[in-house]
Amino acid sequence: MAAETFNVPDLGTDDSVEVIEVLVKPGDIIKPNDSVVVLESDKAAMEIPATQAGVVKEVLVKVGAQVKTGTPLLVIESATVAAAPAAAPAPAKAAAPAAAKVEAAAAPAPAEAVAAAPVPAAGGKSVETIAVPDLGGATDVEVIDILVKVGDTVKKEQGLVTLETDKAAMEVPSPKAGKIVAIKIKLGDKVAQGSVILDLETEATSAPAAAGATAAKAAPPVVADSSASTSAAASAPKPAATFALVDGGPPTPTTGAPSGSVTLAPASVAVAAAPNPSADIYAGPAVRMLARQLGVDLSLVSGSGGKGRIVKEDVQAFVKSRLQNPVAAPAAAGGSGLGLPVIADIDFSKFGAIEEIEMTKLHRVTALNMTKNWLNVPHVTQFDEADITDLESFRTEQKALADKKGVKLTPLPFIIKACAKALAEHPQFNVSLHSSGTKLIQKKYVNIGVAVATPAGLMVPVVKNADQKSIWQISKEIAELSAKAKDRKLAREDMEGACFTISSLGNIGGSGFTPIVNAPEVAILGVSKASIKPVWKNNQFVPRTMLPFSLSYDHRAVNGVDGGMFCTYLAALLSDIRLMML
Ligand code: CAO
Repeated sequence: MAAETFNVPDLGTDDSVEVIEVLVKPGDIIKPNDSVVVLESDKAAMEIPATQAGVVKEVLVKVGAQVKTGTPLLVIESATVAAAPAAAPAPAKAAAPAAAKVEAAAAPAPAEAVAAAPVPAAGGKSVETIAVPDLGGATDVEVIDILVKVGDTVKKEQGLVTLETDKAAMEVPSPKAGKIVAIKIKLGDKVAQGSVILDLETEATSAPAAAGATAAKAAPPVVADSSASTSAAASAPKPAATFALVDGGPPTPTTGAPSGSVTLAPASVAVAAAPNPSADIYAGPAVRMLARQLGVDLSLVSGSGGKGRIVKEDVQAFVKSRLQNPVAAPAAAGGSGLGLPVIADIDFSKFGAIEEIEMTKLHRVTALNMTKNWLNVPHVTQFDEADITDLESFRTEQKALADKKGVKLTPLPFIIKACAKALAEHPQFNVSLHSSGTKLIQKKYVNIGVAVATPAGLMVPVVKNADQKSIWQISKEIAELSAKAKDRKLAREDMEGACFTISSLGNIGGSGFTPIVNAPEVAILGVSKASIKPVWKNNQFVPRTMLPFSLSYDHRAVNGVDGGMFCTYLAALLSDIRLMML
């Protein structure tokens, strides 16, 4: 037996990347292609597969370490090496044998989706067939997400679909800007280089691709020989992104991929595991595969890894907790969960014309969260009204100043500020229930989420430390966050950490509704449309501007008396905003 150092293979970049998971420990027996660590740059995450069988003697890196090509990762005692010591390569070479081929930074091919020769269309436009780019020879790669729909306008480099092998998940970006006119694949399809993804209507160019060029031919192979890659990387200009996605694995039952590597040019891949506000799931390929094998919906799993990443242990803990508490298990996407009877699909076309509309990913995640929250949280909703006559006159008086500041002053920032004050006064609303059912987590900060309707679905950006911000600051922040939400530009951090949510339908109408608690928060305020009403005051009816609101809360954390007091206090603050100063 001989000990050998296993190094980071050629990453095609000189930049450091972070170790975000260490998948082995001393004593573990590993085989070639077993993943040993997960590395992440700002653009991609990838699992590094072992290149030989052996026993892990030592792990030389920790989570959070910054590593580069050649950094020693493990000491492996290898039976193969012991049997053939003369063949043992130098450590740096050992890190990048054929099984761990990585893309040379010099690889010229754009591994974005490839476009076949455009077919002229009316109005100076042409329709191009967009196909799967070079996957380094892998076949049967699964389509796990379709990120666009017919009619969508896409920008160059915008993700079209997500493909996944057992080692890597990657978005295939559009090679051009254009409009989607047909989608030719569906979820679960197995694809390879050249498989048609969709038809894209583009502005006709004066120099279209040579007629007859096939999609597959349009992208020359990008797999670099590992031995060549080091020198190529050193001499080549750096790509926009500095990471290659690698699947050095042999055929697996899932992908059936051949023993070549799956390699995508770094500039054009975005890993599905990277934080994605719309998908809202941050997990690597192996974790996604485990979740699929176990039938776990990752949107229900909380991540304990760095930056909220879901690791294998989280999936295992989730399964364990669901087995222990089957009654708490909500529906997986579309399923019945909880053993509830399923609502059967009906053939509505028997009754008239219909159209099936694919739900956006955001819509699906929202639907699932609503189901989860509705089924898990014993809701109570209380209704009240606040007399905002004075607030409204004050707000009207401030309009000129607001215009000067470039801020649109609506009642919402005042409501946010009042809720922040009410949460401080009634801290039992600023808690989360621990899953053990034995403790509450009391928060000492006040972050308030605001539901924002967007064409893609509902998003809840968060105004952080709302208790410490002025009305102007809050106003400005709402405008910025809702604009980002509508442009789908919200980052994960913009949507994390809320203590309490406000859902305002005040600009729309209605006199009351029952909002669903956004667990793990324990309360949510629904705001309806203010109107002038006759109010009995000083022995007469007087016209007052009344704001109807409703407070839904988790009755496990908050009791009815607290709910009543919170509503009364909130109404008082909004009726006399001077109280917020006290
Ligand atoms: N009563 C009466 N008028 C109200 C009001 C209320 N409760 N709340 C807002 N308004 C008025 C505003 O004052 C503004 O009128 P003026 O320009 O004359 O002042 C107008 O309605 C439009 O306001 P707005 O919607 O632009 O701004 P906002 O601060 O009230 O809300 C935001 C911002 C981002 C929450 C909102 O744009 C939005 O997305 N609302 C949808 C909320 C939603 O989807 N809720 C989810 C429901 S649960 O599925």
